[in-house]
Amino acid sequence: MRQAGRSLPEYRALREKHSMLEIARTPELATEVSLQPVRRLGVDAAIVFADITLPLPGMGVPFELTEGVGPVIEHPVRTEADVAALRVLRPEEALPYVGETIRALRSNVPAGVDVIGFAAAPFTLASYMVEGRGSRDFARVKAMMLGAPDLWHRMMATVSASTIAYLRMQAEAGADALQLFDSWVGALGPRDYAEFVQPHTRAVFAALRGTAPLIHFGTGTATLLPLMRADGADVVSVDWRIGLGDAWSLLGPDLAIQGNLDPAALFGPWEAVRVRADEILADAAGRPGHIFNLGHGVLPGTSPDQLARLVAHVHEWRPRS
Ligand code: 1CP
Repeated sequence: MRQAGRSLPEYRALREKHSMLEIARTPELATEVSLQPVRRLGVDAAIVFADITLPLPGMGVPFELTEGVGPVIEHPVRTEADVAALRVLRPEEALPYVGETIRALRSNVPAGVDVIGFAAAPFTLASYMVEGRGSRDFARVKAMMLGAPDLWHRMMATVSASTIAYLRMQAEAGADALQLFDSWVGALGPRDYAEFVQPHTRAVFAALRGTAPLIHFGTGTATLLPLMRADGADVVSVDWRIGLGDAWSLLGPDLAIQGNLDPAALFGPWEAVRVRADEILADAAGRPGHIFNLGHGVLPGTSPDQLARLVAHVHEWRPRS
């Protein structure tokens, strides 16, 4: 459950002493934080504590994590010269600590708990590089796609090659599954997805096939699922904007689905959370391959007790006969 850590008091206590980047870059601390949601909530997998932006400096793009904003890049990638200056990431040199954390996690998770490695999907990482920070409209990204398509594709090729190397390192370190976060891809219509993004995402999945099960996470993707179906992931993660049954009809029976409770629903009363969770579980019942999850990250301020109750409820749930 990505960013589950940030809602836990034990994470916030550690954050009083260390910055988020310090924690991510120190395997002992990162391992501890990755294990916190497993201990407190009883989830079935630990996601390595890192951030999608960690590979950026190793590609020649320094950034800072700014409180209340997220990743901020002082010199965004926008021109021919900016793209020419990008380097393909060498993960063992640039962020060996992520591999070390995964190795430490593997030997510290309780039996039956899996370790998930992750990276940004090419579009989502490129959108931070070009916009310089999170965006609502992705105007600069779209200006580059439409105005300088060659430049866009060259940038995406470097990003994809970096992502492949980074995820290979994580698989070699022992990650049981690899998740590609395309958090902002829902900003695109199907035409632009097919032309500007899909070839690169496909290249990443094709290169990683056989290393570990592959999860393609996105939000706002209801209209993109017929395309994403053929991108090469084993599991597609959907958010609450589409019903699970509808998502399955678009993706076909061969893909597993992850999702899709609205994280904001956790602010409602437990009874309402339970009803929604049961609807998701009933929709998935009898189909092979469902990972119960939220449709996006845990929101700050979410009650850990409500989360723990949800996890226990999902574990106890049985289909009605
Ligand atoms: O449970 C965990 O904490 C797992 C570790 C983790 C993961 C999987 C973090 C730590 N970040 C991520 C992925 C991530 N980072 C995504 C993809 C998943 C998603 O959509 O939620 C994205 C888009 C980011 C970028 C990012 N990093 C943001 C969003 C900014 C925006 O543009 O809206 C923010 C706020 C961060 C900082 C961050 N990373 C992680 C945490 C716990 C935090 C919170 C801040 C902190 O503790 O200082």
